[in-house]
Amino acid sequence: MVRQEVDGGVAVLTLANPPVNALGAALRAALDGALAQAIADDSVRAIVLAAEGKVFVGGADITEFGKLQQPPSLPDILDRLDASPKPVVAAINGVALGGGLELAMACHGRVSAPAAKLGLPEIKLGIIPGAGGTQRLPRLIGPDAAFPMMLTGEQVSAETAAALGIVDAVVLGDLVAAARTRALEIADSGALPRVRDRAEKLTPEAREKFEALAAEAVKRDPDATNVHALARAVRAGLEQDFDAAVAVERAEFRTLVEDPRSKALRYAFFAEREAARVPGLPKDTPRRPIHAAAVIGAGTMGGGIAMCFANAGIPVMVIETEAGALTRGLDRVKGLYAGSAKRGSITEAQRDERIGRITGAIGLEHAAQADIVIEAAFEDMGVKREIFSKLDGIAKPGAILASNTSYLDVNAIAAVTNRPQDVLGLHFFSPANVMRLVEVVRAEKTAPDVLATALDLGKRLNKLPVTVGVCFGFVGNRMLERRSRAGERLLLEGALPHEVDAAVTGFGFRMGPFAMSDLAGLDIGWRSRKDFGGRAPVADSLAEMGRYGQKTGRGFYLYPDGARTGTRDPEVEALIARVAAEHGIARRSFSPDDIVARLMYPMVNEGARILEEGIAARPSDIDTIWINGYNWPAWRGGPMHWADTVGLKTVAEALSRFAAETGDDSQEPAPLLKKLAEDGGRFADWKAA
Ligand code: 3H9
Repeated sequence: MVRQEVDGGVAVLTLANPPVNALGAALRAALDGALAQAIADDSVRAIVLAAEGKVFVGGADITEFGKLQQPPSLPDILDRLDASPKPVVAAINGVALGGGLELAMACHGRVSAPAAKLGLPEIKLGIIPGAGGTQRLPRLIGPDAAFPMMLTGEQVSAETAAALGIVDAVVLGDLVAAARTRALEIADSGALPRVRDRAEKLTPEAREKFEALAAEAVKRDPDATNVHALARAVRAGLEQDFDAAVAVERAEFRTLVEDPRSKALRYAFFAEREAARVPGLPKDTPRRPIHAAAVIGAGTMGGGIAMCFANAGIPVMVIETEAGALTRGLDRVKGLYAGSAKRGSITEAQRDERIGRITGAIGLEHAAQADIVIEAAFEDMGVKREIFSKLDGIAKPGAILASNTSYLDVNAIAAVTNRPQDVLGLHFFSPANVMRLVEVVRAEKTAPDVLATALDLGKRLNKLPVTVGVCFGFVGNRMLERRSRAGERLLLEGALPHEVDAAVTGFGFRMGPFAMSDLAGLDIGWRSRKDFGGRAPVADSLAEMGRYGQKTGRGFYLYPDGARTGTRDPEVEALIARVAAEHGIARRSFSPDDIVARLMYPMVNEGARILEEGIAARPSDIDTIWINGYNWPAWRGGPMHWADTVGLKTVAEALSRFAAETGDDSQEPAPLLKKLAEDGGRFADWKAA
């Protein structure tokens, strides 16, 4: 796991623990042994720590968290580095994250390849750095720069790392050779520069800035235990000596690892990666080449999808039926790119390159050269079937034909072509150029190589593709529909829109369902209920009154003078009371916990049905969809993980009660949920038969 080569007085220790050189027990033992050996070897004057592969070190091995740690621990290894009489220089060839950067910071020097990225992303896993990161980073770059870096967990480029002072130099040529030279220079100098001994960046001004940032962060997210802990650990480094401050960090880290928030975030990390494995789709399934794409429809969705291709370097043609719509669509895309360049998130050259990759055309015949065609036209089966039947005669043999439908039957769309094996759904979320989730809808006849290509393409587009089966609304919208229905019901039974929204934001969503409806436009749900059936008496009445939400200044809330946040409207509250009376429903009050249960348990129940039907392969896929497509709070791990933490017996019993109280049988626990609840089981342990 650690290769050792001694040459010219330098021992080069190369970590080789694919895929990401995670610092698991075996690698730690090998590294510790190799370091001890190099330090003891009289022919060695200096040591280089290098790594094989594209990654330097991806951090501690997350799978070991919460289990008994095998010695040596990472802090033990860093103690050995601190005590080393010989300089150790890290040759950072690729990403150095978490424990990986902590390891590098405990070395006496650091050189980096230009493509390397460095960061302490522990916060995203609900923890904080636990191997001296909260102490060494502030000593290297000041607490005022270190705190925000650890607070966001964002990575910095090698260039930025050098400018900040995290690495000594960025090396264009042979990285290990440069590290050797640097290590020998330090050995010759006779002094060992240890980050732990540095204090020049711990100034009163830097401390003042850090305290202001910490106060702001804690205020912004008062419930985030790790944010508080991070502030305490950094502060300890300013008030106590290094070893005492490291002990504070370590204690905070240990507590956080056991926190349910961190457990949920770690679960979500692995859930996301698990989604890439599709049962029955072997890894070596052939792929079809994708060099050029076409998108049908220049609306918001079509434009956003085209941007995903352009961003990934794939030329894309946007196809419309008439020139006005095309020009409007392309102008919108150009405007978005111009905005990004103005904000500095892309360069002007990137803006021009990306815009240059998007061309426009009138008429489906222009899709003839595309390797993949994504239809993003109006959400209407007739429209879609017409497009696909025409595309069948136009697209080149072997081209993948995808629909961006968010509800409709992809089997029925595929059936109008003579090549149903080439058809699937690619359900992007709005705004498509921003949202990571894509539901990849595998239809009955979708060929394995088409599915495998779509999943690869999703990754190329920097998306998070999750495979789902065909049903109305697939996984995400099908469960959302349950929540919407429960929300309407709650209004009639006595809760008010602001109470429901407050309960949902209190749960951790960024927005409540009614504020969300107002933002999206009440006319959208209203039209789709007209098309697909179903009634939402309150929302439909509001839409019938022309109250479409923010865009009309009135919806569930009032938005006077273009306000972005709604205020309560007595007229709406009176309307709700009236509709409830018409339905003979007695109104009462609900606690925030009641509201959450009534909204979320029916979603979990639908999730159970989705699993039974094989629409999702595993509970964690459902959770990945909800976290990444619907802003489910990641620290609650997604609806299925959350239901496990609540206890499935509690969920099932409550659902039976809701069914009895409302007379709505669809609230009865699904057979799978019922069975798990009876057996004391969890979704986490469920496997498809
Ligand atoms: C930490 O360091 C705590 C310390 O402060 C204190 C310690 C005392 N552990 O993402 P990929 C697996 S906390 C275990 O698809 P990429 C991953 O599950 C850690 N496994 O590759 C996947 O497995 P599989 C702080 C890990 O090239 C495979 O490796 N570090 C770990 O797209 C490939 O992963 C982080 O939070 C890990 N640390 O991206 C960084 N990392 O093939 C977490 C990956 O079976 N990691 N795996 O599905 C990442 O951000 C990305 O994996 C990385 C590579 C950027 C490194």
